[in-house]
Amino acid sequence: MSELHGLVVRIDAKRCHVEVEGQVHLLTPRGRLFEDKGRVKNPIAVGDYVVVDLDSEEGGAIEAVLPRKSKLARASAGEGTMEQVLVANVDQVLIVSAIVDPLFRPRIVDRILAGAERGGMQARIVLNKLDLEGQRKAKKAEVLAAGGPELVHSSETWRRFYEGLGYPVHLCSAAQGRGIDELRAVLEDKITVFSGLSGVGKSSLLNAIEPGLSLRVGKISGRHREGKHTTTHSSLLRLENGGHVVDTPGIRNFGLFGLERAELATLFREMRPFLGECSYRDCSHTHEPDCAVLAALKRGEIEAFRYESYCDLLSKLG
Ligand SMILES: Nc1nc2c(ncn2[C@@H]2O[C@H](COP(=O)(O)OP(=O)(O)OP(=O)(O)O)[C@@H](O)[C@H]2O)c(=O)[nH]1
Ligand SMILES: [Zn+2]
Repeated sequence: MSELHGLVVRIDAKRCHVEVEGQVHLLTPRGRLFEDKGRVKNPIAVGDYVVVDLDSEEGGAIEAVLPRKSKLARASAGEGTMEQVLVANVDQVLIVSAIVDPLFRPRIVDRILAGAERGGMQARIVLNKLDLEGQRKAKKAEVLAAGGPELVHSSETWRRFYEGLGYPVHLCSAAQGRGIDELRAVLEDKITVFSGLSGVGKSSLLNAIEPGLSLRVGKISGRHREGKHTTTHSSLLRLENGGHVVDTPGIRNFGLFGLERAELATLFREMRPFLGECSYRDCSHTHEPDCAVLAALKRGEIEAFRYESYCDLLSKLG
């Protein structure tokens, strides 16, 4: 008989909710799965594909965890360098932003993009609230008058920037139903994380995609708050088209846990061709002479706002 596989969609204290051929079963993991777990706090995570035995004497068991193709992890609270896997096997990250209300923040977007690059997940940018685009000019005047450093570009300009880097950009309005069919198609048969600032419309988009589906929170705080660990209970919400959406409260700064300073530039796609061309082998690309990244920036081959995001993240790595 061939192995029966399932997808872990939720984990309780003792048992896992496992979707097997469209049906959810409550299964108990075999004790041996918890032996020799190394530096990982939770050997089974939401998003894991598992080998199941639905007829075992305990009423169903998880026999094995299949190798993970990606993981979204963070440092486990109070346990030093232990790693806690929040969600395994995420296929893609949807970075939801608005143009105004709230203003598009490239640093937030670039931080999540870097996390997605590191985790080997496809990233897509969703520009929501396009119906408010008409307010952009007024917003821009306001920002300029206040001497703010923010860039207030049109959705088209942001789309060009990011598509130029190879990230798909979806233009939407949850309020008007614009771009929703396209987004629904993108979620089909994939495990997707919705991320982005509070108030950008993540829940509204999901509701437009599938009415009744409610996301708790997938907030990334606007301010950088290191070391804050809220309790996290992930779960996967199943869509009618077979896609799954990760519902994880408090995913903050995901993917940059334990990152080496030198690794950061490799997470910025457009910097990759220049890495290794700098004079100093451990070049931070901030002030060193004969830095290939700084030279590319000067030639306009790297966008200034992306470089600023890099510097911002680097300063936070300590
Ligand atoms: N004009 C307009 N408003 C929208 C749109 N999408 C969402 N909103 C509004 O923006 C506000 C925030 O939307 P939510 O869907 O709660 O945003 P969220 O990203 O889930 O926010 P958090 O749950 O705090 O992370 C609500 O008042 C929505 O009605 C849109 O396309 N256009
Ligand atoms: Zn350099």
